[in-house]
Amino acid sequence: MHMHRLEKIWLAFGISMLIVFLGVLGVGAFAKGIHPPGHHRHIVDPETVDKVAPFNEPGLRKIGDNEYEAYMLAFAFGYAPEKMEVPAGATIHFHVTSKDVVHGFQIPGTNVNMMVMPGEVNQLTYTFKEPGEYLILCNEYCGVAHENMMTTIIVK
Ligand SMILES: [Cu+2]
Repeated sequence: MHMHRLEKIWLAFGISMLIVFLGVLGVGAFAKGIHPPGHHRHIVDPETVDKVAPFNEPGLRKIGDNEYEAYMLAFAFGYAPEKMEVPAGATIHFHVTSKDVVHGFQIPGTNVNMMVMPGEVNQLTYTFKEPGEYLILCNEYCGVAHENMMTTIIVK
């Protein structure tokens, strides 16, 4: 079978691109362990989550030099704890879950923005470099008093 020279080049190009693509995917998945999210889901029971540790005592836990874990509960219509205070430069690892419906967790002026799903522990890390009062707002419509659903983090 006769093939035009340009056709051969194009075929070789296509096959080599396919090999490059599969190679990049293979190195990422097997050598670097990059996977889509969902492998490490933290499942909780929304009906009892506020009665068992760690969500029975929502709040900050110091885990390092100006590094904290914040266990927070979202519910209609508020968050627990009501207020948190950290020094400037603090890194907070948020662990947030909902007792009832889907809520939001957004801190305007930062890139902190996540959906709070009941039954799951939703996680996000943020470093508060600038002192100030940071408002946490619900941005998922969750009922009649949705607009009152908020809490604050004071960074000193
Ligand atoms: Cu809400």
